[in-house]
Amino acid sequence: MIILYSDDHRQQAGRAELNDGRLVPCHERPERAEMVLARARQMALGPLRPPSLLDEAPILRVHDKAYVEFLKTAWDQWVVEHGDWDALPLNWLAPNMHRRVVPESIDGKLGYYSFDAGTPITEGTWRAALAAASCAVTAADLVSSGDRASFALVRPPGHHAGQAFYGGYCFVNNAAVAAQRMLDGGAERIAILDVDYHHGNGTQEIFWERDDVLFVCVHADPRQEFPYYSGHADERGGGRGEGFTLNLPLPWGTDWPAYAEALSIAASRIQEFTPDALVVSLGADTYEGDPISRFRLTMEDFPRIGAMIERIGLPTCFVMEGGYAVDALGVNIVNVLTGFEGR
Ligand code: OKP
Ligand code: ZN
Repeated sequence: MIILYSDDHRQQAGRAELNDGRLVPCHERPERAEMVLARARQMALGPLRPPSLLDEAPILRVHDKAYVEFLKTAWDQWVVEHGDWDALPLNWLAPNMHRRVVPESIDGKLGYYSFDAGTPITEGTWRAALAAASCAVTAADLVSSGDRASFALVRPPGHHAGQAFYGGYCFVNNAAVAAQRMLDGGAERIAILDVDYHHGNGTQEIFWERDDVLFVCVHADPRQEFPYYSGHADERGGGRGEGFTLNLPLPWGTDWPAYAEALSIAASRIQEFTPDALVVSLGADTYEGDPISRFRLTMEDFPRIGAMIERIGLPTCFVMEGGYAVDALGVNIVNVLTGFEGR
């Protein structure tokens, strides 16, 4: 399968995230993509291609204009107000505080548009996010024009980013951009399967009221795990989108048998929806060795995930999300893809 990749991902290299009460080195770092790229080459997964163009128009199909303007200008404003150090939010709204007025100062804006303190904005954040989304667009176009599968090897990840918010290391929702791109190219229905360890709250929010995009997510139970306030089993979509969101939360400690059962429920629902194509939010943080996650999948389980996705039988655009056991990430991500290819 063709691999979409841009070196611009290196433009997102934050210094630190707030984790367990400390500022620690960012888990979401450039080496992640380098490891996957090296393994993809070693396994001869497929040819590398850059995105066919860098264009924010496909991003604006799923994100608010004012939010995109914020992402493009936040760093410049931060430097003027605070100097040359990563921008992290420090204040958020509590219920019944006011969203009517967008704050003018950068600290107010950062809190207004975000939901955690783990997602630094740096000088290169927008360039990296634009390149990632553009890889996802090109990957979507390949599948739209007949390829059985494509792989957007991207970072920063995207599935926590909503129409007008960032967080969870995500700024632009690459999978959502890809899905919308296929619809704009003539598809009638697209399914998104999210197998990252964390709930894809941004993707869910973007398509909540839509019946042309089915969002199915297998993830750690939000009672125990980030993002905590989204991803419960009773969240099923709203309005005409009711029934077109399916959440399959699983407890800490989940291993292959329970995971496979949830994945097969996910696969059945996707087939029942009869979409034109599938977008997979592909995280490998379900791995037992992941430093911030608590599922117990082994290296041997990742080819099985790929094989189960293949059996859904749809043209499939894979978009990379999380996975923080960096030394194992290349093997685990590429194992899903070679498992899909049946080798
Ligand atoms: C992004 B993606 C753990 C803190 C976790 C945010 C995790 C974001 C994951 N103590 N903070 O879904 O892989
Ligand atoms: Zn994750």
